[in-house]
Amino acid sequence: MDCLFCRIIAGEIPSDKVYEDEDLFAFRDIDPKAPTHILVIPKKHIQSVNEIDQNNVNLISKAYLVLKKLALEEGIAESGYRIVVNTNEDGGQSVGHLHFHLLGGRSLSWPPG
Ligand code: IU
Repeated sequence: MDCLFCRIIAGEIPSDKVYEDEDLFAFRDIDPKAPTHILVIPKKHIQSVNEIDQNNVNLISKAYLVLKKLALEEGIAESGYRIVVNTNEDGGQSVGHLHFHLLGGRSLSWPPG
């Protein structure tokens, strides 16, 4: 298994886990860019948004429900937050396993660099 996030899901690499169910895993980013910075990832290895298809539509919808739940738990639902999915090189994706960044706890600037 050469995927870093697959190894985190398997527990081979420790992580600060905040959520897990049969389909999804969430942990605090090792290099947080905001007071709340959580990564929500599917347990199934999906490389990027480009690999999402009809077979995993329910999984992606479920990820948004988990993101919303975590935003509530982190106390950032009212003040606001951002969900980011970087895709491939120009999008800034550095780990080839689909992940949703949940960022909040401060005012986030726009547009991104
Ligand atoms: P990106 O969208 O692919 O750039 O996001 C990858 C994230 O994974 C990034 O924010 C890293 O800080 C984070 N990360 C991590 O949480 N644990 C690790 O061991 C590694 C990267 I490597």
